[in-house]
Amino acid sequence: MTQRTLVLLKPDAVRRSLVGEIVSRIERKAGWRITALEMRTLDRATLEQHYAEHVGRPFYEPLLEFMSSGPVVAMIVEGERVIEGMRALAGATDPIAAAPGSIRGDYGVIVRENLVHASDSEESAEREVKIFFPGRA
Ligand code: RTP
Ligand code: MG
Repeated sequence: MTQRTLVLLKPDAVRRSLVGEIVSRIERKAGWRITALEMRTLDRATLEQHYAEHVGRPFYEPLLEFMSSGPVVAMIVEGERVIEGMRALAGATDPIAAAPGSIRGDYGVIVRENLVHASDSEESAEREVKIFFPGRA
């Protein structure tokens, strides 16, 4: 089943010079392709749209603050079961719980600064691709 997903390399990944490492892990996966890639600093309106499901949670404001603290790398990744696969490659939200070998398991330190975002379902992927790459909707 060919799918597409929206991946963000968060500001901590850019600050820590882990972009190449993470991009290469994605490219190493046979059958997946990066079909869009852009570095940009996110404004509040974009983040409010992206994280709408988390409004009101205690971590919401610190999350938006962190996500706008520096540039991110936004990507569309396409390929076989890439939604489930990218979530597995990212690892659990909490880096301490994330499996060794996953991006968060290997490089993550705290739950908020967990390096990478990947869409969690086909519906989320389509919604998020529209936010970050409206031309690709
Ligand atoms: P993401 O959306 O970034 O791919 O991560 P996720 O699905 O694994 O986690 P989610 O529950 O959607 O949370 C979104 C992001 O919010 C930050 N967070 N902080 N307790 C906390 O301080 C907390 N919980 C979540 C993380 O950056 C998480 O990735
Ligand atoms: Mg999420």
